[in-house]
Amino acid sequence: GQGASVTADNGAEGRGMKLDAKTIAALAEHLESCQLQVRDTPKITDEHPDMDWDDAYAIQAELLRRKTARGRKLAGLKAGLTSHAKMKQMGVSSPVFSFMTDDYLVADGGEVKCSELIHPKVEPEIAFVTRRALKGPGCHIGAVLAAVDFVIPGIEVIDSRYRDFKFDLKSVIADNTSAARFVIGGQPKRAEQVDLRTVGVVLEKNGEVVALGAGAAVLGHPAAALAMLANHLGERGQEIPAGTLVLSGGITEAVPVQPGDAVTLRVQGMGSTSMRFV
Ligand code: OOG
Ligand code: MG
Repeated sequence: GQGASVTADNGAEGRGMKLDAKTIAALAEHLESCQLQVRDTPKITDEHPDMDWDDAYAIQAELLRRKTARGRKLAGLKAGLTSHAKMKQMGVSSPVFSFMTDDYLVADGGEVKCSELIHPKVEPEIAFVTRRALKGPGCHIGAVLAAVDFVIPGIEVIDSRYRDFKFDLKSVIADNTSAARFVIGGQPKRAEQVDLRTVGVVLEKNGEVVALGAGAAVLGHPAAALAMLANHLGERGQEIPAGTLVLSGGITEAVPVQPGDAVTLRVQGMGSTSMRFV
């Protein structure tokens, strides 16, 4: 199933990782404890400056292993830092990839408990659901559009485990790219029914517009985020399986939220989805 194909292997074999398996396991445990106990930590590269990209993704894979061992199911994959607005806000320069488990899923219009989160922010995103598997290398937006079942509005709640959201790329990859909660809803559309470059998105908090943009903010075309993800997984002998939900990345800067906030995302021609923070 889906789990098997992303847990199979962290791709590290023969790739010259800098951290040993014990350190990777300890760092995954540390980051997950911060998440479960709702406390922050300095970024892990402060203590492990020689950590490399494969180490970072190996820590993330260990997080998924821990969660699935406790009975969590994989609910989807995500690309992050795919727009200039997000890269600029976070001071980094390239996209990152990670996963969401079933406990991150919020029902459309549902509640998110702020007591379970450190310092949540919301992001307007386009979610894709695949009809066929996507495998890199060589994946491009044409292949993505041919393999997509439908697209639908999605709001991601990010909640970096790092103090004040201060991190570098390796640290944020290890922290499962700040994934915390997400909602999807509205009107699903076939990819060919919407121009994903010009589609407008409006994010509202308590009835006020707090961010707005168009799909092209994500890598020129949000489908490019899935192509990058497929190519990233392809390097590790993995793929985006058929029937996978993928968040393509925040179109605008992320917006902080607090108890009492109601957030709605409206996507042109695709209806809206919302969540409430309590
Ligand atoms: C990293 C996660 C970014 C997105 O959509 O860009 C992300 C972060 O900003 O904490 O999910
Ligand atoms: Mg996101």
